[in-house]
Amino acid sequence: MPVAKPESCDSRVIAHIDMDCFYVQVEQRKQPQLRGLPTAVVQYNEWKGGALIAVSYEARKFGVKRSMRGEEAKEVCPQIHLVQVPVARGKADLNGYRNAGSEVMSILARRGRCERASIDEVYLDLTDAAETMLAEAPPQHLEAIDEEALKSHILGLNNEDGSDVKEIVRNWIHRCHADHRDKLLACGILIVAELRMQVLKETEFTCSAGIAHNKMLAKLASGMNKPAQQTVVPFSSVQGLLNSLPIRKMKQLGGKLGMSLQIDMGVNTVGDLLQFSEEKLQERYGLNTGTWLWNIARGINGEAVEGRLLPKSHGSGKTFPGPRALKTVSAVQHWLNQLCEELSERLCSDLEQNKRIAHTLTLHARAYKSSDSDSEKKFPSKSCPLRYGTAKIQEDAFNLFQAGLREYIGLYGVKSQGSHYSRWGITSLSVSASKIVPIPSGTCSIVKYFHWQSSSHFSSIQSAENLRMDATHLSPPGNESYSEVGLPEPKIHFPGEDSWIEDTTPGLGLQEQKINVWKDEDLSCSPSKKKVDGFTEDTSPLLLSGTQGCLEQNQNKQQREFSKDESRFKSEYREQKGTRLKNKGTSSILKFFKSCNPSGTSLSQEHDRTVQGTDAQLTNGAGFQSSCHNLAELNEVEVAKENGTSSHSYIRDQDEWRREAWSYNINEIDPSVIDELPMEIQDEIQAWLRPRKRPNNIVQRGSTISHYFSPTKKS
Ligand code: TTP
Repeated sequence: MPVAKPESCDSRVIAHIDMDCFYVQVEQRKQPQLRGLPTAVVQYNEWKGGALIAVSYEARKFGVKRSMRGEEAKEVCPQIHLVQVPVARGKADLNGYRNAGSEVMSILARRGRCERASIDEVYLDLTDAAETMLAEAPPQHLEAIDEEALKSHILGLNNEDGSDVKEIVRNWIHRCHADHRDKLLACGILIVAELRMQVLKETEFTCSAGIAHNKMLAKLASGMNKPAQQTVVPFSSVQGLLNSLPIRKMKQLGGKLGMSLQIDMGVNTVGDLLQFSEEKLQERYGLNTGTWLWNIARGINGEAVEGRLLPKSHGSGKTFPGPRALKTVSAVQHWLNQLCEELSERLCSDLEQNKRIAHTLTLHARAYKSSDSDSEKKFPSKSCPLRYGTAKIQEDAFNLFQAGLREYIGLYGVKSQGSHYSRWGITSLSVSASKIVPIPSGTCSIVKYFHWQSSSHFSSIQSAENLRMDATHLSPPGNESYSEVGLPEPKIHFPGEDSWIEDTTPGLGLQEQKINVWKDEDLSCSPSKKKVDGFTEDTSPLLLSGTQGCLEQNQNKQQREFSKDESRFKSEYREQKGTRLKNKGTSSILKFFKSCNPSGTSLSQEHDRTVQGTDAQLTNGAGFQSSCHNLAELNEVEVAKENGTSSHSYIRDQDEWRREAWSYNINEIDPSVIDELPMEIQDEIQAWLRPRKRPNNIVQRGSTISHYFSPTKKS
């Protein structure tokens, strides 16, 4: 739904940069011999030469269009070069294109706030740069103006036949009596021309740009003169542009809203909207949309350029059209595994490179049912908290799929007639990771959470809490209602090619009971169409433990040592599992501290004494807080003793340990986080919890490590 935002000031300078035939340019850079030749990039599916997804401007001159398949393109342009999109895991691999887009963005970001809008589109807020230029080197005083700037298209400029267009542009830029807004735009022309030249020089890619006072106008303008050109919308030309602009060309009016405006209101161009009052539009389309429509008719758009260089979500999808539709659960699982593997890789590199973590995993699918009158029913999108690690993502995605399938097929109406079961087919599948937020420093894993936190205990909790709040704020607009999978879920069986379900409440696996599914219909990670890298876009710090693997690859030795400690500890735990039962309750948590101890020293003797002394307290939630502090302090004593450290360093160590001392109330522990903890801690906590009844394992919203380690709220 469009959001009406009042324009704070109309003297902003916003540019929209759009790469020209982007995938083609990326392929031509790889194969320079293709430069200047009619070229197209085709999908990897070779049927009829593959579908064209990007067409060079040379090929467009021959009438080659994106809607064609390779064979058809050859008919209209026999000399066309068809380059297949790179393939990985049986699907298009867009990484090369994404990285190329990032190269461009890093150049553009040098001059202003930069928002990556898609794989090849960027918004830039150049207001500050333009104001600075105006103050320090105003365009009207420039003797030489760059050729590229002189080639700009300025909307509404009287461009009589025979006149020297460049001269007209030069005069416009040089005008001393122009108002402030136009002077700023003149600076924008120079800055964008320079940036585009820089992009060409550093990346070999050309791009086109729109320069205006807001995002909407800049976006409209960038596509007006392609390739490798820029178009400016002076304030005085806004109404002229909008008056003749077909309503469906406007972003967000290509769908049902645009259709309704045309059919119900007789609106064909954006200018036609001017005849309606704001109240009338609000009456018909609601307050927000009504105001938005009233604004766009006047070229008003207050949307800010968000400083975002990184995508809001990661998605991996694939379509299975016609006979390639997936008809068995094992086929779906196979492809889901591929998609999840790719998604996991991207999440890992995002974590490594950008220190960002995603919170929500969403599964989208398109499906059909062959024996159902309800064939219009959409396959429901399903989401759950995202756990890091390929296997976990695969497992969760598959569970989401099964939950979606149950809903799609209908819980009990599966047996359609006699022994025949509903048949279904999946025509597209995608998984996406969204609600991506920066990780608070020092919380890459539970271990690090304890070990590296240099700031105080409280402030770290604070930051984790902030993270959680941020994640909530980052929720996509619209509903994100939790719809837990009810416990009496039927289990799905898939004998042979048929898929059918039966009601088998008692046999339901734990995992199925645990999964918390909520609808997230607004997330669009369409696997099929435009800008496959859906820059549209969750995480519990709880899930951070699974990120360890990602970080290990590139982080420093200390980290690797640390994770070794963690895994060594896990295997020790497994070896000791039988004998450890008699010590259940506390020893493992002490070992855990031991393994976190950078010096690697043993804490065992003092621990044992401590364990005996505090066992009663530890099994009692209310007493846990104080005993933890004691334990931490006792640990310090042992560390100092065994290390033979000087009193000075001992005091420092002690200080550090004290800062890391943590406290929580057992009532605060969300059972769902336990599975994410190191094994030994899990066992221990289970022991504390045993007298309490675990509330059916359903993951609750907001279950996070931060929640788990939240300061005790109740006394
Ligand atoms: P666009 O910016 O829409 O198109 P383009 O860059 O190829 O050409 P133009 O100069 O007209 O802007 O898309 C950017 C890239 O996204 C495009 O090169 C290929 C990819 N893409 C798809 O994979 N499928 C699609 O349906 C579309 C529209 C684009």
